[in-house]
Amino acid sequence: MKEKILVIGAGGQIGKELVEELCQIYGNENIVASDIKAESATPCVFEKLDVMDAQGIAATIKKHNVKEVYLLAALLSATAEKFPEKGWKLNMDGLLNVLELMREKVISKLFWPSSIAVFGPNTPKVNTPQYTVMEPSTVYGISKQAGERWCEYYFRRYGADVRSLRYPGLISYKSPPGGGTTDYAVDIYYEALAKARYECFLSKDTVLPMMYMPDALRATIGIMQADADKIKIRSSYNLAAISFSPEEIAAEIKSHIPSFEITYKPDSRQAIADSWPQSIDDSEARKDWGWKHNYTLSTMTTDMLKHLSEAKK
Ligand code: AKB
Repeated sequence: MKEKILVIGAGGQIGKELVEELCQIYGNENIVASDIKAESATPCVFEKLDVMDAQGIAATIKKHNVKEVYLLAALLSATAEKFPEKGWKLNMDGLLNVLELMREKVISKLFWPSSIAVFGPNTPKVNTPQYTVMEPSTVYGISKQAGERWCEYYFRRYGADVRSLRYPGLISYKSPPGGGTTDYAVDIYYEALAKARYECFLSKDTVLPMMYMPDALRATIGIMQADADKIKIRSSYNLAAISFSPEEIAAEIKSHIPSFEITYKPDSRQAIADSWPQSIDDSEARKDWGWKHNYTLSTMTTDMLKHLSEAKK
């Protein structure tokens, strides 16, 4: 049986599009999609799987002769603040379950996403370096930082080929995000088209690092396809594309929909956003394995509005 690739968390914002992309590249028959939720339409085989269920993961991996895993199941920042214990357990145990399979050499390569949430209020906010103060103040950030340490530990101690990126906020039109602080930058497009107005849960000048999904998919598959000796950082790479505030994205949308209006009503997510960087220095990723982003705020907005308007027809 051919060696397969398993995506855990295939029903989420990244998972859904990543499965499609991997199927295009490697063929539907070589990909296994899995999620805790019942099957959504996937071009490849689907297995219902809970990332907390170590035995279930091992059985699925054995059944399909999986050698490569993308572990995307996680509780994001805002949801994890509501359920801190669950956030910690899911984000940590899920990772350790898969890392153990790497130690046992059942699988040979793992992608695990970290986040800009590993940084905290004492981190330099502009052009945040790869190596700097990291004192995350959210349970999500704490779990991602601990996860990074575990990834590096398994690499050094057991030679586990783990690859990771610190994702910024991700913007996409195929599958909505859920429970994140950067989700406003997706919601705003839907509301702009539906109602020409949006009430933002962050203040107008809250600048955060963001990225359009096609770039995020290229980065994710790019780091997995890179030769192992090019991957010098085994905790997680800083990754960047664009940075903007709600006011700036609103102005960009207004250039397409002149009647669009934005209002601001910051909620508990403001404190999370305030603890994160505004922009990221990702020169290590660019140097080591050739990372380069394509989309700007302007080209992303044109593309988002085009696809969302087409979907409405
Ligand atoms: C979130 O807002 O929680 C995520 C992230 C930046 O990791 N999008």
